Amino acid sequence: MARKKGSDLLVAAMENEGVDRIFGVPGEENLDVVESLRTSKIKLVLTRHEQAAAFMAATHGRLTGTPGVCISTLGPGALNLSTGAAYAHLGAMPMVMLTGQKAIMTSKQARFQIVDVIASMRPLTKMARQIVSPASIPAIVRDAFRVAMEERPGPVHLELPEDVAGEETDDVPVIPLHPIELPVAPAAAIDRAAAMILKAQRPLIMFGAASSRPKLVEPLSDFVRRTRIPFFNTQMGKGSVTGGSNLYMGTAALSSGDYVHRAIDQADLIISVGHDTVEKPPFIMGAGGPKVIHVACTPANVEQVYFPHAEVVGDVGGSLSLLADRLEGKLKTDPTFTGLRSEILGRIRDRADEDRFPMTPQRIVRDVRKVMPEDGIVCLDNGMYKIWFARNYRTHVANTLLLDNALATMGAGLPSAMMAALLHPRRRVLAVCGDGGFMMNSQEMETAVRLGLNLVVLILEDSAYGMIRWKQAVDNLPDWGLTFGNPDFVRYAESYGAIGHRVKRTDDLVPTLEGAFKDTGVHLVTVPIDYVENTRVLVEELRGRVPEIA
Ligand SMILES: Cc1ncc(C[n+]2csc(CCOP(=O)(O)OP(=O)(O)O)c2C)c(N)n1
Ligand SMILES: [Mg+2]
Repeated sequence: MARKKGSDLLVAAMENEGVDRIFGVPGEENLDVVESLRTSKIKLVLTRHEQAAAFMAATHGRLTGTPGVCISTLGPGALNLSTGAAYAHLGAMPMVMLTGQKAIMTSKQARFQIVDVIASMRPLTKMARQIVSPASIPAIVRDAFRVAMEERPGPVHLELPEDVAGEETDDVPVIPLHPIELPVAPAAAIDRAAAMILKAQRPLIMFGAASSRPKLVEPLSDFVRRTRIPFFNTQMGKGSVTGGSNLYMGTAALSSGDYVHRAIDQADLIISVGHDTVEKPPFIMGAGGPKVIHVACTPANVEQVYFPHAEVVGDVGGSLSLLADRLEGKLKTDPTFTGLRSEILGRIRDRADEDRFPMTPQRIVRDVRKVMPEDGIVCLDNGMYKIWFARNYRTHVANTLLLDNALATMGAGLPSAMMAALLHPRRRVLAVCGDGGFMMNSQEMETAVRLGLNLVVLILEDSAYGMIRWKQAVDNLPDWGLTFGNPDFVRYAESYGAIGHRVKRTDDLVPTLEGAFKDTGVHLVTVPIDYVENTRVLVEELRGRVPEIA
């Protein structure tokens, strides 16, 4: 029988899983794996920081449902993956992280660079394991991918010590994949939910984070089409069914007090599809509020602000289809919602045409929507503009506004957009970043240029950690300590071989973005943003109705 190194078995197992790229920064402990990759079908994509590699791998999982893979060395490199691990863990994105380690059978370098990486990864992953023998690799890798993918999806960490990677063993065959279907919810649960919905005067659907799973697009749209129940979504549930539908009531970007909450306040029943309480609460459940039915693959978490009255647990698509069978043709949309809908959406459109410069967030969102086709993908970093995009940007296709309302980390905007551009080379992809968040992974401009991506990065410049500055103002604290200086972003982009643009007039944003998309390559567009609207709309206009905003 042919002899194989541990690293060969690992790479063969990854090929078996359909992995086509591994992102990261190898260290010397990974060199056997690098050598095995050299002759495999898998590409090694170097990044300039492990964190970006993890954000990219997680986004692969988010967009495809199959884990993205990232690699790093031991200690320092592995720890640099931690934020990406947490991002995937909270965001329910399937990912496999592979880290090196010093030899386990000898310790010739004593404790040099040794950190208990498995222990550090345990709270940030669904599973963290050290591989201790080459023969176990095919089974461990298959298990890792299954665990990462199954509901609720998330990251898995495998540590491969260098002596195990280099050790030869008899070839062990890979484990073939097979489809796994989840059972639909029991008939009793579906009957109970149907009875509650039929009894309600004003039911409303909420689509949460888990409704953005790639395979749910059709079943969810179908459920809305068949039942005609008005719906809203959480930030991470945006686009899970067509936002252009005349039943869309808005997005809950705040926890209460926003215009969409008028509809929530009017509802006597909320059918909460795929809500994941990692998201900042889209509404606050209280004793006197609407009843809630939780529909998801996994039972609800009970929280102070979320304690559903009934649950439909099982395959979401199949269960909703059975629920629709019991409801179709029997429901009437309450006229209260029809009136509220135009009021809510009208309020949201307010000042989108404003031509002042620096630009307002509302106008920027409108202009971005103008240049993005329906299937264009906007990837947000984390900052004040996230609230504006979540509230104001209409999505018509699932997973076309990627934002992180779970870990809500800065620094993921550019890497997530790079992954989207790699997966969808023919669609327009735009990263929208604050001047703070962009700089947290801006070194990846080099990776984006090296990969030959077609990608546009829009930077919103306020020379500040704007969101924290806004919260400081909301708390009536003096404006202090949250401003900084910026590099010249146009020259900065050019130094990476990208193309830089500075928007100097409000009317120039659309043509600048349009030109950048028509061209190929990596473009960076910087535009100053005027955040006085944060206070005017999100504090003063909603005052008295917003107990807790940030
Ligand atoms: C890694 C990380 N560090 C700090 C924070 C806290 N935080 C949230 S938003 C924000 C400011 C973001 O600034 P910027 O990217 O410039 O966007 P802006 O709000 O100014 O538009 C900070 C510091 C965070 N969410 N993630
Ligand atoms: Mg800023």
